[in-house]
Amino acid sequence: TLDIPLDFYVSFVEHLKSSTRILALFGAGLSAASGVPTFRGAGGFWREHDATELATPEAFNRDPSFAWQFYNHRRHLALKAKPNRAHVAFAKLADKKPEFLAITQNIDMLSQRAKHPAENIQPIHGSLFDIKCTNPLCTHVEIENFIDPLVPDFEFTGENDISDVKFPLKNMPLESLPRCPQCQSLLRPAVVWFGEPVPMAAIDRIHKWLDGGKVDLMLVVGTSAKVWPAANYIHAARVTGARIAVFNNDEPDLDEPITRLREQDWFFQGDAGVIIPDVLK
Ligand code: BJW
Ligand code: ZN
Repeated sequence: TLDIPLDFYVSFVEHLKSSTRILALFGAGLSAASGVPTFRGAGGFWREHDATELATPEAFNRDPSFAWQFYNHRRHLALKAKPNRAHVAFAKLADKKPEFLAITQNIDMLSQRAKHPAENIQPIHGSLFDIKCTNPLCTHVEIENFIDPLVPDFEFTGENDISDVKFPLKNMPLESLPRCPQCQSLLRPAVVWFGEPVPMAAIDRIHKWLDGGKVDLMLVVGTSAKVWPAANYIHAARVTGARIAVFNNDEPDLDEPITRLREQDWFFQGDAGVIIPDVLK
């Protein structure tokens, strides 16, 4: 069904079959087929703001109301979205390959909703559905809060696409934003913004897994591999001798050492939602 040379496809499938220690790095392109926008490129704008500029502590501090409406909208979209066939194919791979670990940069929880076992997936940029207090002295956190809208003022009027600047945004007073039940400070999404550390528990778990031995196969799925430390796990797998398979609808950036592929690696170009279920079956 796919336009991939047969021997290329077969060499990948054979290597996959003989692999036990498989690492994956997931990015936004994995959820593209579910309708979740990516960060870089054409889809990466929200009300004319570059999504990567909104994903910063500075953007939140400058205008918490705007930032919260951005996250509320993305929570709403992620909840409406359904896991696609690639999410499901990876969940099934985890059942077949108990040592498989997927590092996901995605915060949409679609892999988890596709029943990817928790022991085979490690999120590193948090979740849209985890909420924490902005007060550094307060420990309040909410895990898997799927309430939508989080506060009454976040209710959308009709089906207005508030990511489009032509629809008016509500002017929300700070008091009406999500507040901490313990200390009344502002709450924030428990996601990892630029300049913030990836949670230590996530880093530790990945390092423990890497210490477990040589990586047979590294799957790089729908990520621009421009964000650190995530991108570095590709390198970490490669230096143990892993062969690398990249799945992306765009050519890898060959000027970057991280995404420069070698003779023994594979690049599958196209929609991950189509190719992944085909090559993992
Ligand atoms: C398809 C497809 C389809 C489309 N099928 N494919 C200079 C050098 C090196 C590092 C730094 C530096 N300056 C600053 C840094 C550090 C910084 C960093 O990496 N910056 C670089 C951008 C330069 N990193 C950090 O700040 C990290 N923290 C840190 O370093 O802490 C240090 C520290 C230690 C101790 C104390 C304090 C600090 C944190 C990074 C957090 C990233 N967070 C975000 C936002 C999360 C919240 C939110 O979503 O709002 O995570 S940014 C954004 O990028 C998000 C994503 O997870 C992440 C990666 O993006 P991804 O998934 O790759 O998406 P895209 O859009 O870039 O790519 C999609 C790809 O899919 C494309 O290739 C498409 O072609 C493809 N595609 N459709 C297949 N259908
Ligand atoms: Zn608090």
